[in-house]
Amino acid sequence: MGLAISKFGPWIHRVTASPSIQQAYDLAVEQYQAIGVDVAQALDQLSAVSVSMHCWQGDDVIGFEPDAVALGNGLAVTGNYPGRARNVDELRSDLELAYSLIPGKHRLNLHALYGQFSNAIDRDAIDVQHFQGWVQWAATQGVQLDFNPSFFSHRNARDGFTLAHADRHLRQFWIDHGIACRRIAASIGKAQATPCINNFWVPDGFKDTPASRLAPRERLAASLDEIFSEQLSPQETLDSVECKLFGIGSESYVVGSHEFYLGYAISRNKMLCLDAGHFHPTETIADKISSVLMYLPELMLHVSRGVRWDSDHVVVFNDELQSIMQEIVRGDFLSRVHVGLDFFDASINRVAAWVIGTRNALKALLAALLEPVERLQQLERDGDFTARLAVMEEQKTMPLGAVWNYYCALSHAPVGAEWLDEVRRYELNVMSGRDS
Ligand code: RNT
Ligand code: ZN
Repeated sequence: MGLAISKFGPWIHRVTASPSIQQAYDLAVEQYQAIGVDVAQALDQLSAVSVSMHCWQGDDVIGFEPDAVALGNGLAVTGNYPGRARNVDELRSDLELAYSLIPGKHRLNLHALYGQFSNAIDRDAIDVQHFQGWVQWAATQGVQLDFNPSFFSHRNARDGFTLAHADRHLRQFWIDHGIACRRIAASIGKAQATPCINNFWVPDGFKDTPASRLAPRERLAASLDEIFSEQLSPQETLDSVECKLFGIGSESYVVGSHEFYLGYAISRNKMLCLDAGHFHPTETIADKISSVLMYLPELMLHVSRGVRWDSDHVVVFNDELQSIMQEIVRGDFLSRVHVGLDFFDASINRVAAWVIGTRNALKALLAALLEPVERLQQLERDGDFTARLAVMEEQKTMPLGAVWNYYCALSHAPVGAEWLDEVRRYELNVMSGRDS
């Protein structure tokens, strides 16, 4: 009975879930059935979700520019775990391992820094040819790509400003970078036949109290308008804009705040990107999803974990992650929310960081798909808040793990912490030969 999952039809015969995984799953299916939840349908929905995994966890947001400068503009990676990918081949090899340890088919989120640049070409002149290697690799892997212009770690990100810089020439350089990146994203989208989401995060901000909060915002909007003035097919690329409350070195003021970009996205018909680590520590993005989707057709998420002043710890299975996924499912927003990840940790094995964060995001999504949503919402409409709370709390000890393990086995991904053995083997055989 547990094997009746339509999407997996052709695989079913090859599934070799161990008897205990199968048994635990069958029992779980019965338990979920008793509360009106169809597990097979939940797995079908889960298998259709592609998470956009960020390339930059693999190498501490360094990329492949020949004249790369130190990471800056509010981005900081701490730790010196050995084995960092030093070039494109190593990064791809690490990514291939990570994908093989994660159930489902997922996307790759590339930053402009990660092009294959044979000579020192500046960011205002990059071209799709520098990403041809990625497009080819992605096609062989069956992976689809998203993109990001890189407005940081560059001599022209002067005084911490780029698109909102007071100097017209510096602004122009970054405008040209934005234009180049949109064309690259459109070419990628055309090649892969699904839109490549191009996410604009602009670090500009002040360490100390601004004398004008308005002027940089006017400049940022004008620069973005110039970048977006070229009409590109939404079948090929969709632009998104990412807000932030503060960063390291921009504690007092960030030009691209939430209000700035919400207004910008609505008035210019752009996608908004909500990063879980970009708000006040007591403010969560879960509560923003339904509000934003009342006014915008689609939303991008950077699922991340803020810890005090850091916005980018590896995603863990905590309440915040669960409530983000619950909001997506409860609002029936799966087709309108693009789930991307954004964290960087150099203090642990970097492939393991990807695997932990991505598996957690999927596991939390599965937990949300296994909720008796209809029932909960009916109780709420009936004003029975006692039962609503009771059912929500009982849900927390439902056998999610049994369904997750079965899904991993079905997807030919390791079950439980088995994946760690593969990372350890790789660490020994491949990563240990890299000097960072
Ligand atoms: C920074 C933003 C942004 C970056 C990446 C590298 O605070 O979250 O998304 O992390 O673009
Ligand atoms: Zn982000």
